[in-house]
Amino acid sequence: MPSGNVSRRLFLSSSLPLLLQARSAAAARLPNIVYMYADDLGYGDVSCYGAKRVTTPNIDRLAAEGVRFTNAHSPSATCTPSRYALMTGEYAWRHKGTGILPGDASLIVQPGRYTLPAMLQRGGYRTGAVGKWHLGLGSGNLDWNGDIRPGPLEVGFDYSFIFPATGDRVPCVYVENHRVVGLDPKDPIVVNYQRNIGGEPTGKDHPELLRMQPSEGHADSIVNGVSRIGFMSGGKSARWVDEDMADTLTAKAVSFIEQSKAGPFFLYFATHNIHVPRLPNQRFVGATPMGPRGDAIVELDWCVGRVTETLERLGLTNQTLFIFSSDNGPVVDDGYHDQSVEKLGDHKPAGPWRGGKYSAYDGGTRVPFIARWPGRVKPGVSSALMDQVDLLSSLAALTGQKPPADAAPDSFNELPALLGQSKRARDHVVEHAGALSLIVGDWKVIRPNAGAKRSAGNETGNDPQPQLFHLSEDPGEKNNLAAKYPDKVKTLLARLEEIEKAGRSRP
Ligand code: NG6
Ligand code: CA
Repeated sequence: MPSGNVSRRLFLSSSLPLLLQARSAAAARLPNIVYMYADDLGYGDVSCYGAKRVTTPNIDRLAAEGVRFTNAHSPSATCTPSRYALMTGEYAWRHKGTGILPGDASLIVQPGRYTLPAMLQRGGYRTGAVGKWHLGLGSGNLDWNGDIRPGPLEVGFDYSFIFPATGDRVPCVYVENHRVVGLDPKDPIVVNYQRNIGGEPTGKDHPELLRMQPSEGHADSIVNGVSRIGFMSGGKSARWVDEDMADTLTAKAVSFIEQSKAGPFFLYFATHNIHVPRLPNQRFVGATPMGPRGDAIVELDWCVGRVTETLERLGLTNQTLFIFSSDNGPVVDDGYHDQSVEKLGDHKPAGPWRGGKYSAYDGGTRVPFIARWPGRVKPGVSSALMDQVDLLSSLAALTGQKPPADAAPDSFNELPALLGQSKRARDHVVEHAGALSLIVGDWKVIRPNAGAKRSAGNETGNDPQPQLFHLSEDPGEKNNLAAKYPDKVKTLLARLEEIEKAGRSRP
């Protein structure tokens, strides 16, 4: 054997532990990352973004100590596509089957794919997902009584404690790693989205059993006196109590932090708040004059406070990049009569933006977005154009990594803007609702779309004609300039089509 090889082997065998040590020392210097993802929280729903009828001191404190972004977007105006884009760095609208998923859908993120948590795992992070999942589980005909996989653990999380879809969709149980929590094998869970195979009472047939009446849909299986979307039977001992959800999930988030305190860790904490059904804990009932929707915001703020207190107690505040945002814009009545309309008063859930959840107008995707890292992020306000789809590449840069060329096709590295070091970020962004929109600088075009004009009381922005707005002169998107600037419309629509056809938008 040539001596060169021998010495190379010797070098390798003696330097490997050193390399590993060097890597873990580098990893030890990396910040922890907490990503708190509220559900359906609008730009105007928290006091640091202008709310008056509800006060959110813990979220406001994050904003005061960090950068508060005023032009940051969720990748979509609904949940599943936003989360898909966050996890993969790819706009969800590039693929069919990435819309709002039923609770029995298969996992839509391919196991082994380069994802946000998988990237951080590679970078030496312990990764945990707590809360709402809504990206599907299993690969078809899932047996909820056995091992539930693939799921979060197969796409990059070391630990997960989730609820499968939404609070208003069955099955109404928690799944910890691969198993339903608290399941009695003698009372197996059956889930079906077509037929009531278990024969348990439904909201449609037994409205007298309900403590909250649906306003639209939500008339299938009754769990805890609330009828949901989809049918389930069995699993009685495993069913969640809506009023305890925020407590249960927050406790899991806190214990994940405690167990991972040696760091670095990544916690993805996706709350149920403030999605329907809104049943905050008794402690928060009456906290606002706005009924359950307002009270659920106060409960959400409490969840944030519990997480920040935990970091403080463990001495981790200055070593943790804390990002807070929402998966889509706000909605008032989203399918239950919960006094949200009657008690809204002059509260503006979307702040100054038009539309809300389901909407191509900015209210659909322009959401609260705050990044705090004391000592590293200079406190302030930033109007940089941001999108959650960029977190993958930005956090890769933070951890000294680079996504492979074929991964994260729409995720830009906007780390300098995220850390408040630059006021500039994207020059364009694609917004997704029923219609696709393209924002370039001050201009926004909404592509013609034939869909419904309203959804859950919100304007969808669908219109068979193109709409063109100048966002700095007309932030409320009131004045359609398409007829006045047909060339602008043409150029923007052509660029949107190019982004679509190319299958990627990052360089
Ligand atoms: C809609 C539901 C709505 C909500 C939404 C998903 C009806 C009438 N409406 O179909 O209540 O569950 O889906 O919300 O059923 S999201 O935040 O997960 O995207
Ligand atoms: Ca949502």
